[in-house]
Amino acid sequence: MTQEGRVPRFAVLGAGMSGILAAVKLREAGLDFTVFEKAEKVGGTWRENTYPGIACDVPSHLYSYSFELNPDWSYYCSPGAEIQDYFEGVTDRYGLERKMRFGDAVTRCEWRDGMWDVGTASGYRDRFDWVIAATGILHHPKLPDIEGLESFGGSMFHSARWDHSVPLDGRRVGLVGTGSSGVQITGALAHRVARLSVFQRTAQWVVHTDQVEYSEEQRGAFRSDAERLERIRAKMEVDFHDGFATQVLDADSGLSEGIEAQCTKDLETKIADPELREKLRPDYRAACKRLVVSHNFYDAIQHPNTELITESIERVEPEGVRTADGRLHELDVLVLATGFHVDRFMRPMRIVGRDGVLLDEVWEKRPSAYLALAVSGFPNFFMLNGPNSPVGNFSLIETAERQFAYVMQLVERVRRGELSVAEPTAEAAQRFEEERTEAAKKTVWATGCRSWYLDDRGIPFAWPFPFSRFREEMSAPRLEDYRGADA
Ligand code: N01
Repeated sequence: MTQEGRVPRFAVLGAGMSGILAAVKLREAGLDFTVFEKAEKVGGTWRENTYPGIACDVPSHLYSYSFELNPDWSYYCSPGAEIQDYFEGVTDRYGLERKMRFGDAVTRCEWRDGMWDVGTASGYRDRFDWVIAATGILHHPKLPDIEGLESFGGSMFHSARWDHSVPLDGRRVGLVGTGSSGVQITGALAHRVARLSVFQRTAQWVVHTDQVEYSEEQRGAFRSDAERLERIRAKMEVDFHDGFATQVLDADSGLSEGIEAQCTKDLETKIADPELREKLRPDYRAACKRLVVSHNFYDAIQHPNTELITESIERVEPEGVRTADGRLHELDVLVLATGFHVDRFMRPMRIVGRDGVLLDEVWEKRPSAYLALAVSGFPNFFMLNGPNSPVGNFSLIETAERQFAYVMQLVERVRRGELSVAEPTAEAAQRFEEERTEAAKKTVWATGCRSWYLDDRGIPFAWPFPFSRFREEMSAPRLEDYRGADA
Protein backbone atom coordinates (compact mmCIF):
# COMPACT_ATOMS: atom_id res chain seq x y z
CA MET A 1 0.00 0.00 0.00
CA THR A 2 1.59 3.30 -1.06
CA GLN A 3 2.20 5.97 1.56
CA GLU A 4 1.91 8.84 -0.93
CA GLY A 5 -0.75 11.34 0.02
CA ARG A 6 -1.44 10.01 3.53
CA VAL A 7 0.16 10.22 6.94
CA PRO A 8 2.29 7.12 7.52
CA ARG A 9 1.75 5.07 10.66
CA PHE A 10 4.60 3.97 12.92
CA ALA A 11 4.85 1.24 15.54
CA VAL A 12 7.62 1.98 18.02
CA LEU A 13 8.64 -1.08 20.03
CA GLY A 14 9.80 -0.12 23.51
CA ALA A 15 9.52 3.04 25.61
CA GLY A 16 13.10 3.27 26.81
CA MET A 17 15.56 5.98 25.86
CA SER A 18 15.37 5.23 22.10
CA GLY A 19 11.61 4.71 22.01
CA ILE A 20 10.92 8.00 23.80
CA LEU A 21 13.25 9.73 21.35
CA ALA A 22 11.37 8.22 18.39
CA ALA A 23 8.05 9.31 19.89
CA VAL A 24 9.22 12.91 20.40
CA LYS A 25 10.49 13.13 16.83
CA LEU A 26 7.42 11.48 15.28
CA ARG A 27 5.17 13.81 17.23
CA GLU A 28 7.17 16.83 16.07
CA ALA A 29 6.90 15.63 12.48
CA GLY A 30 3.11 15.29 12.82
CA LEU A 31 3.20 11.57 12.04
CA ASP A 32 0.93 8.90 13.43
CA PHE A 33 2.48 6.48 15.91
CA THR A 34 1.90 4.05 18.75
CA VAL A 35 4.60 3.10 21.25
CA PHE A 36 4.30 -0.45 22.57
CA GLU A 37 5.80 -1.06 26.00
CA LYS A 38 5.61 -4.39 27.78
CA ALA A 39 6.15 -2.86 31.22
CA GLU A 40 3.96 -0.40 33.07
CA LYS A 41 6.09 2.68 32.56
CA VAL A 42 8.80 4.24 30.41
CA GLY A 43 12.53 4.09 31.07
CA GLY A 44 13.89 0.81 29.68
CA THR A 45 17.24 -0.01 31.24
CA TRP A 46 16.83 2.77 33.84
CA ARG A 47 13.46 1.39 34.89
CA GLU A 48 14.77 -2.18 35.09
CA ASN A 49 18.15 -1.54 36.73
CA THR A 50 17.60 -0.19 40.22
CA TYR A 51 20.51 -1.83 42.00
CA PRO A 52 22.25 0.12 44.77
CA GLY A 53 24.93 2.38 43.34
CA ILE A 54 23.50 2.50 39.83
CA ALA A 55 24.69 5.49 37.84
CA CYS A 56 25.60 6.26 34.26
CA ASP A 57 29.32 6.40 33.66
CA VAL A 58 28.80 8.57 30.57
CA PRO A 59 28.73 12.26 31.62
CA SER A 60 25.13 13.36 32.20
CA HIS A 61 25.29 16.45 29.98
CA LEU A 62 26.24 14.12 27.15
CA TYR A 63 23.83 11.39 28.20
CA SER A 64 20.85 13.71 27.53
CA TYR A 65 18.80 14.33 24.41
CA SER A 66 20.32 17.16 22.37
CA PHE A 67 16.89 18.84 22.38
CA GLU A 68 16.29 18.39 26.11
CA LEU A 69 19.43 19.48 27.89
CA ASN A 70 19.05 19.35 31.62
CA PRO A 71 20.69 22.08 33.72
CA ASP A 72 19.76 20.24 36.90
CA TRP A 73 21.90 17.12 36.70
CA SER A 74 23.26 16.67 40.19
CA TYR A 75 26.53 14.97 39.27
CA TYR A 76 28.92 14.85 36.33
CA CYS A 77 27.78 11.19 36.15
CA SER A 78 24.32 11.09 37.70
CA PRO A 79 22.56 8.28 39.58
CA GLY A 80 20.14 5.97 37.80
CA ALA A 81 17.00 7.21 39.62
CA GLU A 82 17.69 10.74 38.39
CA ILE A 83 18.08 9.46 34.83
CA GLN A 84 14.79 7.58 35.14
CA ASP A 85 13.14 10.84 36.35
CA TYR A 86 14.62 12.64 33.35
CA PHE A 87 13.04 10.17 30.90
CA GLU A 88 9.70 10.30 32.71
CA GLY A 89 9.90 14.12 32.63
CA VAL A 90 10.54 14.21 28.87
CA THR A 91 7.64 11.79 28.33
CA ASP A 92 5.36 14.11 30.34
CA ARG A 93 6.50 17.34 28.72
CA TYR A 94 5.82 16.01 25.23
CA GLY A 95 2.52 14.42 26.25
CA LEU A 96 3.67 11.05 24.96
CA GLU A 97 1.87 8.75 27.39
CA ARG A 98 -1.40 8.92 25.52
CA LYS A 99 0.42 7.47 22.50
CA MET A 100 1.86 4.60 24.54
CA ARG A 101 0.34 1.20 25.21
CA PHE A 102 1.73 -0.14 28.49
CA GLY A 103 1.69 -3.61 29.99
CA ASP A 104 1.26 -5.48 26.72
CA ALA A 105 4.24 -7.09 24.98
CA VAL A 106 4.46 -7.17 21.20
CA THR A 107 4.70 -10.82 20.22
CA ARG A 108 4.78 -10.54 16.42
CA CYS A 109 5.30 -8.19 13.49
CA GLU A 110 4.37 -9.53 10.06
CA TRP A 111 4.84 -7.76 6.72
CA ARG A 112 1.62 -8.32 4.78
CA ASP A 113 0.25 -6.46 1.78
CA GLY A 114 2.79 -3.66 2.15
CA MET A 115 2.23 -2.99 5.85
CA TRP A 116 3.35 -4.36 9.20
CA ASP A 117 0.72 -6.30 11.08
CA VAL A 118 1.67 -5.92 14.75
CA GLY A 119 0.17 -8.15 17.42
CA THR A 120 0.52 -8.21 21.21
CA ALA A 121 0.23 -10.79 23.99
CA SER A 122 -3.27 -9.56 24.85
CA GLY A 123 -4.49 -10.14 21.29
CA TYR A 124 -4.43 -6.46 20.24
CA ARG A 125 -3.65 -5.97 16.52
CA ASP A 126 -2.98 -2.98 14.34
CA ARG A 127 -1.33 -2.19 11.01
CA PHE A 128 1.58 0.17 10.45
CA ASP A 129 3.73 1.38 7.57
CA TRP A 130 6.91 1.39 9.62
CA VAL A 131 8.30 -0.42 12.64
CA ILE A 132 10.97 1.21 14.79
CA ALA A 133 12.45 -1.41 17.12
CA ALA A 134 13.82 0.38 20.17
CA THR A 135 14.07 -2.65 22.42
CA GLY A 136 17.63 -2.24 23.72
CA ILE A 137 20.68 -4.47 23.93
CA LEU A 138 21.31 -5.07 27.65
CA HIS A 139 17.87 -6.31 28.23
CA HIS A 140 17.76 -10.06 28.87
CA PRO A 141 19.52 -10.94 32.14
CA LYS A 142 22.03 -13.75 31.87
CA LEU A 143 22.22 -16.15 34.79
CA PRO A 144 25.52 -17.91 35.33
CA ASP A 145 25.84 -21.55 34.53
CA ILE A 146 26.86 -22.61 38.05
CA GLU A 147 26.03 -25.98 39.51
CA GLY A 148 23.44 -25.89 42.27
CA LEU A 149 22.43 -22.28 41.67
CA GLU A 150 18.76 -23.02 42.27
CA SER A 151 19.53 -24.76 45.56
CA PHE A 152 20.58 -21.54 47.31
CA GLY A 153 18.57 -21.18 50.52
CA GLY A 154 18.79 -17.40 50.89
CA SER A 155 17.56 -14.64 48.60
CA MET A 156 19.00 -14.58 45.12
CA PHE A 157 18.43 -12.21 42.20
CA HIS A 158 20.09 -10.74 39.11
CA SER A 159 21.43 -7.18 39.26
CA ALA A 160 18.79 -6.06 36.73
CA ARG A 161 15.98 -7.62 38.79
CA TRP A 162 16.90 -6.22 42.19
CA ASP A 163 14.55 -7.37 44.92
CA HIS A 164 14.21 -4.32 47.16
CA SER A 165 12.13 -6.27 49.67
CA VAL A 166 15.25 -8.18 50.73
CA PRO A 167 17.06 -6.50 53.64
CA LEU A 168 20.80 -6.05 53.16
CA ASP A 169 21.95 -4.09 56.17
CA GLY A 170 23.95 -6.26 58.53
CA ARG A 171 23.66 -9.37 56.31
CA ARG A 172 26.14 -11.59 54.47
CA VAL A 173 25.94 -10.75 50.80
CA GLY A 174 27.66 -12.55 47.92
CA LEU A 175 28.17 -10.83 44.59
CA VAL A 176 29.08 -12.73 41.43
CA GLY A 177 30.53 -10.50 38.70
CA THR A 178 32.79 -7.49 38.55
CA GLY A 179 31.60 -5.76 35.37
CA SER A 180 30.22 -2.21 35.41
CA SER A 181 27.18 -3.37 37.42
CA GLY A 182 29.13 -5.45 39.95
CA VAL A 183 31.63 -2.66 40.56
CA GLN A 184 28.89 -0.11 41.22
CA ILE A 185 27.09 -2.55 43.55
CA THR A 186 30.34 -3.20 45.45
CA GLY A 187 30.80 0.55 45.95
CA ALA A 188 27.29 0.91 47.34
CA LEU A 189 27.17 -2.16 49.59
CA ALA A 190 30.56 -2.51 51.23
CA HIS A 191 29.80 -0.25 54.17
CA ARG A 192 26.19 -1.43 54.58
CA VAL A 193 26.42 -5.17 54.90
CA ALA A 194 27.96 -7.42 57.54
CA ARG A 195 30.11 -9.06 54.90
CA LEU A 196 30.42 -8.61 51.16
CA SER A 197 31.97 -11.54 49.32
CA VAL A 198 32.86 -10.42 45.80
CA PHE A 199 33.46 -13.36 43.43
CA GLN A 200 35.74 -12.17 40.65
CA ARG A 201 36.36 -14.44 37.67
CA THR A 202 38.45 -11.94 35.70
CA ALA A 203 40.12 -8.78 36.99
CA GLN A 204 38.89 -5.52 35.44
CA TRP A 205 40.69 -2.44 34.28
CA VAL A 206 39.13 0.26 36.42
CA VAL A 207 39.32 3.93 35.48
CA HIS A 208 39.24 5.71 38.81
CA THR A 209 37.45 9.07 38.64
CA ASP A 210 36.37 11.63 41.17
CA GLN A 211 32.67 12.01 41.80
CA VAL A 212 31.96 15.56 40.72
CA GLU A 213 28.81 17.12 42.14
CA TYR A 214 27.36 20.22 40.48
CA SER A 215 26.78 22.98 43.01
CA GLU A 216 23.51 24.89 43.14
CA GLU A 217 25.43 27.84 41.77
CA GLN A 218 26.63 25.88 38.76
CA ARG A 219 23.18 24.51 38.07
CA GLY A 220 21.76 28.02 38.32
CA ALA A 221 24.33 29.19 35.79
CA PHE A 222 23.33 26.34 33.41
CA ARG A 223 19.67 27.29 33.85
CA SER A 224 20.24 30.93 32.98
CA ASP A 225 22.56 30.30 30.06
CA ALA A 226 21.29 27.59 27.74
CA GLU A 227 24.03 28.29 25.22
CA ARG A 228 26.67 27.53 27.80
CA LEU A 229 25.09 24.12 28.37
CA GLU A 230 25.07 23.50 24.63
CA ARG A 231 28.76 24.40 24.43
CA ILE A 232 29.56 22.03 27.29
CA ARG A 233 27.67 19.22 25.59
CA ALA A 234 29.32 19.90 22.23
CA LYS A 235 32.75 19.78 23.84
CA MET A 236 31.91 16.55 25.66
CA GLU A 237 30.74 15.06 22.39
CA VAL A 238 34.08 15.78 20.73
CA ASP A 239 36.19 14.80 23.75
CA PHE A 240 34.23 11.69 24.52
CA HIS A 241 33.14 10.28 21.17
CA ASP A 242 35.89 11.40 18.81
CA GLY A 243 38.55 11.32 21.49
CA PHE A 244 38.19 8.80 24.26
CA ALA A 245 35.58 6.33 22.97
CA THR A 246 36.91 6.24 19.38
CA GLN A 247 40.60 6.13 20.12
CA VAL A 248 40.23 3.58 22.84
CA LEU A 249 38.83 1.02 20.42
CA ASP A 250 41.77 1.38 18.04
CA ALA A 251 44.25 -1.23 19.23
CA ASP A 252 47.11 0.77 17.75
CA SER A 253 46.21 4.19 19.12
CA GLY A 254 48.41 5.32 21.95
CA LEU A 255 45.34 6.14 24.02
CA SER A 256 44.60 2.64 25.21
CA GLU A 257 48.21 2.38 26.42
CA GLY A 258 47.80 5.74 28.17
CA ILE A 259 44.63 4.54 29.86
CA GLU A 260 46.36 1.34 30.89
CA ALA A 261 49.20 3.35 32.43
CA GLN A 262 46.73 5.55 34.32
CA CYS A 263 44.70 2.57 35.56
CA THR A 264 47.91 0.82 36.66
CA LYS A 265 49.02 3.91 38.55
CA ASP A 266 45.64 4.07 40.31
CA LEU A 267 45.88 0.39 41.19
CA GLU A 268 49.40 0.83 42.57
CA THR A 269 48.62 3.92 44.62
CA LYS A 270 45.13 3.15 45.84
CA ILE A 271 45.39 -0.53 46.78
CA ALA A 272 47.60 -0.88 49.82
CA ASP A 273 47.78 -4.67 50.22
CA PRO A 274 50.15 -6.16 47.59
CA GLU A 275 48.26 -9.46 47.53
CA LEU A 276 44.92 -7.76 46.85
CA ARG A 277 46.60 -5.54 44.26
CA GLU A 278 47.81 -8.57 42.31
CA LYS A 279 44.36 -10.14 42.44
CA LEU A 280 42.95 -6.96 40.91
CA ARG A 281 45.60 -6.65 38.19
CA PRO A 282 44.25 -7.66 34.77
CA ASP A 283 46.36 -9.75 32.40
CA TYR A 284 44.89 -8.41 29.15
CA ARG A 285 44.88 -5.01 27.47
CA ALA A 286 42.93 -2.13 28.95
CA ALA A 287 39.64 -1.50 27.10
CA CYS A 288 39.57 -5.04 25.69
CA LYS A 289 36.51 -5.44 27.90
CA ARG A 290 34.36 -2.35 28.35
CA LEU A 291 36.27 -0.03 30.65
CA VAL A 292 34.82 0.11 34.11
CA VAL A 293 34.62 3.60 35.55
CA SER A 294 34.32 4.07 39.30
CA HIS A 295 34.88 6.61 42.04
CA ASN A 296 34.55 4.18 44.93
CA PHE A 297 35.43 0.60 43.90
CA TYR A 298 38.98 0.68 45.25
CA ASP A 299 37.79 2.04 48.60
CA ALA A 300 34.97 -0.50 48.78
CA ILE A 301 37.11 -3.50 47.89
CA GLN A 302 39.49 -2.56 50.76
CA HIS A 303 36.66 -2.05 53.25
CA PRO A 304 37.01 -4.37 56.28
CA ASN A 305 33.62 -5.92 55.44
CA THR A 306 34.64 -6.85 51.90
CA GLU A 307 36.48 -9.91 50.68
CA LEU A 308 37.60 -10.35 47.08
CA ILE A 309 37.48 -14.02 46.16
CA THR A 310 39.36 -15.13 43.08
CA GLU A 311 39.15 -18.88 43.62
CA SER A 312 36.73 -20.16 41.01
CA ILE A 313 33.21 -21.00 42.06
CA GLU A 314 32.66 -24.73 42.22
CA ARG A 315 28.99 -24.75 43.07
CA VAL A 316 26.23 -23.02 44.95
CA GLU A 317 24.84 -24.80 48.00
CA PRO A 318 21.85 -23.97 50.21
CA GLU A 319 24.16 -22.18 52.69
CA GLY A 320 26.28 -20.25 50.20
CA VAL A 321 28.97 -20.53 47.55
CA ARG A 322 31.60 -23.27 47.56
CA THR A 323 34.87 -22.34 45.84
CA ALA A 324 37.42 -24.67 44.25
CA ASP A 325 39.63 -24.59 47.37
CA GLY A 326 36.78 -26.35 49.21
CA ARG A 327 35.80 -23.29 51.24
CA LEU A 328 32.12 -22.55 51.83
CA HIS A 329 31.30 -18.83 51.78
CA GLU A 330 28.13 -18.66 53.87
CA LEU A 331 25.63 -16.13 52.59
CA ASP A 332 22.17 -14.72 53.25
CA VAL A 333 21.84 -13.01 49.88
CA LEU A 334 23.38 -13.83 46.52
CA VAL A 335 23.48 -11.14 43.81
CA LEU A 336 24.19 -12.19 40.24
CA ALA A 337 25.75 -9.26 38.36
CA THR A 338 26.52 -11.62 35.52
CA GLY A 339 25.52 -9.55 32.51
CA PHE A 340 23.04 -9.98 29.70
CA HIS A 341 22.24 -12.05 26.63
CA VAL A 342 23.28 -9.41 24.13
CA ASP A 343 22.18 -11.17 20.94
CA ARG A 344 18.42 -11.12 21.49
CA PHE A 345 17.37 -7.53 20.69
CA MET A 346 13.59 -7.64 20.01
CA ARG A 347 13.44 -11.42 20.11
CA PRO A 348 11.49 -13.54 21.19
CA MET A 349 9.07 -11.50 19.03
CA ARG A 350 8.17 -13.32 15.83
CA ILE A 351 9.21 -11.01 13.01
CA VAL A 352 8.16 -12.09 9.53
CA GLY A 353 9.40 -10.06 6.58
CA ARG A 354 8.88 -10.06 2.85
CA ASP A 355 8.01 -13.43 1.31
CA GLY A 356 7.52 -14.96 4.75
CA VAL A 357 11.19 -14.74 5.76
CA LEU A 358 11.68 -15.12 9.52
CA LEU A 359 14.12 -12.84 11.32
CA ASP A 360 14.97 -15.72 13.64
CA GLU A 361 16.18 -17.67 10.61
CA VAL A 362 18.12 -14.76 9.13
CA TRP A 363 19.75 -14.29 12.53
CA GLU A 364 20.11 -17.99 13.23
CA LYS A 365 23.90 -17.77 13.55
CA ARG A 366 24.09 -14.25 14.92
CA PRO A 367 22.31 -10.91 14.54
CA SER A 368 23.65 -8.36 12.09
CA ALA A 369 22.22 -5.29 10.43
CA TYR A 370 23.04 -3.05 7.48
CA LEU A 371 24.65 0.07 8.99
CA ALA A 372 23.45 -1.29 12.35
CA LEU A 373 19.90 -0.32 11.40
CA ALA A 374 18.10 -2.56 8.97
CA VAL A 375 17.92 -6.10 7.62
CA SER A 376 17.46 -7.10 4.01
CA GLY A 377 14.07 -8.79 3.58
CA PHE A 378 12.42 -6.57 6.21
CA PRO A 379 11.05 -3.44 4.50
CA ASN A 380 10.46 -0.29 6.57
CA PHE A 381 11.82 -2.03 9.67
CA PHE A 382 14.55 -0.12 11.49
CA MET A 383 16.34 -0.63 14.77
CA LEU A 384 17.74 1.96 17.15
CA ASN A 385 20.81 0.73 19.02
CA GLY A 386 20.39 -2.57 17.22
CA PRO A 387 23.09 -5.09 16.24
CA ASN A 388 26.48 -3.63 15.28
CA SER A 389 25.65 -0.20 16.73
CA PRO A 390 28.35 1.77 18.44
CA VAL A 391 28.59 0.48 22.00
CA GLY A 392 31.48 0.69 24.39
CA ASN A 393 32.04 3.94 26.19
CA PHE A 394 29.79 5.99 23.84
CA SER A 395 26.55 7.79 24.71
CA LEU A 396 23.83 5.59 23.25
CA ILE A 397 21.57 8.65 23.15
CA GLU A 398 23.59 10.34 20.47
CA THR A 399 23.71 7.09 18.53
CA ALA A 400 19.92 6.77 18.63
CA GLU A 401 19.39 10.41 17.64
CA ARG A 402 21.57 10.04 14.57
CA GLN A 403 19.98 6.73 13.63
CA PHE A 404 16.50 8.15 13.92
CA ALA A 405 17.37 11.22 11.82
CA TYR A 406 18.64 8.82 9.15
CA VAL A 407 15.41 6.81 9.21
CA MET A 408 13.37 9.99 8.87
CA GLN A 409 15.20 10.80 5.66
CA LEU A 410 14.13 7.44 4.27
CA VAL A 411 10.57 8.03 5.44
CA GLU A 412 10.58 11.24 3.40
CA ARG A 413 11.94 9.44 0.32
CA VAL A 414 9.18 6.87 0.57
CA ARG A 415 6.53 9.55 1.09
CA ARG A 416 7.76 11.32 -2.03
CA GLY A 417 7.54 8.06 -3.95
CA GLU A 418 11.31 7.89 -4.61
CA LEU A 419 11.35 4.47 -2.98
CA SER A 420 8.34 2.21 -2.67
CA VAL A 421 9.70 0.91 0.66
CA ALA A 422 12.99 1.29 2.51
CA GLU A 423 14.88 -1.98 2.55
CA PRO A 424 18.61 -2.45 2.10
CA THR A 425 19.66 -4.84 -0.63
CA ALA A 426 21.20 -8.16 0.39
CA GLU A 427 24.41 -7.11 -1.41
CA ALA A 428 24.71 -3.85 0.53
CA ALA A 429 24.05 -5.64 3.81
CA GLN A 430 26.65 -8.30 3.03
CA ARG A 431 29.24 -5.73 1.92
CA PHE A 432 28.79 -3.76 5.13
CA GLU A 433 28.97 -6.89 7.28
CA GLU A 434 32.18 -8.05 5.60
CA GLU A 435 33.86 -4.68 5.99
CA ARG A 436 32.64 -4.38 9.56
CA THR A 437 33.90 -7.82 10.49
CA GLU A 438 37.36 -7.15 9.09
CA ALA A 439 37.60 -3.83 10.95
CA ALA A 440 36.30 -5.43 14.16
CA LYS A 441 39.18 -7.92 14.17
CA LYS A 442 41.61 -5.00 14.46
CA THR A 443 39.98 -3.35 17.46
CA VAL A 444 41.21 -3.48 21.02
CA TRP A 445 38.19 -5.68 21.82
CA ALA A 446 39.80 -8.48 19.82
CA THR A 447 43.12 -8.44 21.65
CA GLY A 448 42.44 -11.45 23.83
CA CYS A 449 39.88 -11.29 26.60
CA ARG A 450 36.40 -12.66 27.29
CA SER A 451 33.67 -10.03 27.02
CA TRP A 452 30.09 -9.43 25.96
CA TYR A 453 31.40 -7.56 22.91
CA LEU A 454 32.36 -10.84 21.23
CA ASP A 455 30.06 -12.88 19.04
CA ASP A 456 29.94 -16.69 18.83
CA ARG A 457 33.10 -16.62 16.64
CA GLY A 458 34.97 -14.41 19.08
CA ILE A 459 34.70 -11.39 16.74
CA PRO A 460 33.52 -8.10 18.24
CA PHE A 461 29.97 -7.38 17.04
CA ALA A 462 29.93 -3.63 17.64
CA TRP A 463 30.58 -0.70 15.32
CA PRO A 464 34.35 -0.88 14.85
CA PHE A 465 34.91 2.35 12.92
CA PRO A 466 35.55 5.84 14.28
CA PHE A 467 32.48 7.69 15.48
CA SER A 468 33.09 10.22 12.68
CA ARG A 469 32.27 7.48 10.17
CA PHE A 470 29.07 6.72 12.00
CA ARG A 471 28.07 10.39 11.82
CA GLU A 472 28.91 10.50 8.13
CA GLU A 473 26.95 7.33 7.32
CA MET A 474 23.96 8.57 9.27
CA SER A 475 23.99 12.01 7.64
CA ALA A 476 22.39 10.78 4.39
CA PRO A 477 21.24 7.35 3.19
CA ARG A 478 23.00 5.96 0.13
CA LEU A 479 19.95 5.23 -1.94
CA GLU A 480 21.85 2.86 -4.20
CA ASP A 481 22.02 0.50 -1.21
CA TYR A 482 18.20 0.29 -1.06
CA ARG A 483 15.83 -1.64 -3.17
CA GLY A 484 12.45 -0.27 -4.18
CA ALA A 485 11.01 -3.56 -2.99
CA ASP A 486 7.74 -4.75 -4.42
CA ALA A 487 5.42 -4.05 -1.59
O1 N01 B 1 27.73 -7.27 32.89
P1 N01 B 1 29.14 -7.76 32.26
P2 N01 B 1 27.39 -5.89 33.62
N1 N01 B 1 30.99 -17.16 37.11
O2 N01 B 1 28.76 -8.76 31.21
C1 N01 B 1 30.94 -12.33 35.52
C2 N01 B 1 26.45 -1.56 30.80
N2 N01 B 1 26.41 -0.91 32.10
O3 N01 B 1 25.93 -5.95 33.96
O4 N01 B 1 34.69 -11.00 33.23
C3 N01 B 1 31.65 -16.10 37.56
O5 N01 B 1 30.00 -6.64 31.87
C4 N01 B 1 31.83 -11.85 34.42
O6 N01 B 1 33.11 -12.41 34.56
P3 N01 B 1 34.15 -12.40 33.30
C5 N01 B 1 27.87 -1.53 30.27
O7 N01 B 1 27.85 -1.41 28.87
C6 N01 B 1 26.64 0.39 32.09
O8 N01 B 1 28.32 -5.60 34.70
O9 N01 B 1 33.33 -12.75 32.10
N3 N01 B 1 31.53 -14.86 37.05
C7 N01 B 1 31.77 -10.35 34.67
O10 N01 B 1 32.60 -9.96 35.71
C8 N01 B 1 28.38 -2.87 30.72
O11 N01 B 1 29.52 -3.29 30.04
C9 N01 B 1 26.65 1.07 33.26
O12 N01 B 1 35.14 -13.42 33.66
C10 N01 B 1 30.71 -14.72 36.01
C11 N01 B 1 30.32 -10.15 35.08
O13 N01 B 1 29.85 -11.40 35.56
C12 N01 B 1 27.16 -3.70 30.48
O14 N01 B 1 26.09 -2.90 30.95
C13 N01 B 1 26.45 0.40 34.45
C14 N01 B 1 29.99 -15.80 35.47
C15 N01 B 1 29.43 -9.71 33.94
O15 N01 B 1 29.85 -8.47 33.50
C16 N01 B 1 27.11 -5.01 31.19
O16 N01 B 1 27.62 -4.83 32.52
C17 N01 B 1 26.21 -0.95 34.44
C18 N01 B 1 30.17 -17.06 36.07
N4 N01 B 1 29.53 -18.15 35.59
C19 N01 B 1 26.19 -1.60 33.25
N5 N01 B 1 29.25 -15.34 34.44
C20 N01 B 1 26.91 2.52 33.19
O17 N01 B 1 27.35 3.11 34.12
C21 N01 B 1 29.51 -14.03 34.33
N6 N01 B 1 30.39 -13.65 35.27
C22 N01 B 1 26.61 3.21 31.89
